[in-house]
Amino acid sequence: MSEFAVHSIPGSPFGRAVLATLEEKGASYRLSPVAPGTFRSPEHLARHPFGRVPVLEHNGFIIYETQAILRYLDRVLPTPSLTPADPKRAARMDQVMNVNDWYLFQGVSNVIGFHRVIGPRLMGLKPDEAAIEAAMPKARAVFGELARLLGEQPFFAGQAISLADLLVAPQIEFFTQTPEWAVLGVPHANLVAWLARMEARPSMKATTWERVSEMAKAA
Ligand SMILES: N[C@@H](CCC(=O)N[C@@H](CS)C(=O)NCC(=O)O)C(=O)O
Repeated sequence: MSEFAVHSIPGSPFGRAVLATLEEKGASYRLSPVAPGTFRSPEHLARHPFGRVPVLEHNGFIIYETQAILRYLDRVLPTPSLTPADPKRAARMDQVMNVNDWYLFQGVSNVIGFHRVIGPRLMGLKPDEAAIEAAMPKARAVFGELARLLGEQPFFAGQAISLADLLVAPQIEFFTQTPEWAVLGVPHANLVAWLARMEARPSMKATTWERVSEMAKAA
């Protein structure tokens, strides 16, 4: 039996960040799929009172909120470390993780990613073009800022991959499946090259929507 259980669904960028972190650590884990429509079931609300995914279970310890999960994994599985030792680089990692949660996800990914990818693919919905258009000014600002923070470094916190890259890459990858990528991502060559670097990693290849769907079927 695996030490780590991840309650999540195929297609969740936050869930993918947890799975990719476990992959980077070479840890054994299992996906415990949360069936669509059961996020607010008493069973799932007992794990996550806000009815979201992912949730990590480790030897009876249950924790939700992706940043908390990633930092917990980095502490209990210390090698390879995914947090820079240098305080300034660690602060940059933390900053980028908060940019992900507060500015990229809220009002950008949860609008454009939802209307372009999740809604059509999982719920058969048509994209709400007005909502997407309204999200674009913030989206441009967030992508511009992420490109600025990345600069010419290979990863957000410098030379080595950190939790920030693993949190942001699954969110950004979503946008490559949308027409908005042409204006949000493509103009930032450094961001495009970073994403290619991230997508080439075994941890990202092992946690694509398709691969997580296979895990869910096998669970
Ligand atoms: N702050 C949470 C956000 C998690 C989140 O929003 N997850 C999405 C899937 S990627 C979700 O569960 N959505 C369900 C809903 O909004 O009802 C975290 O960091 O884990």
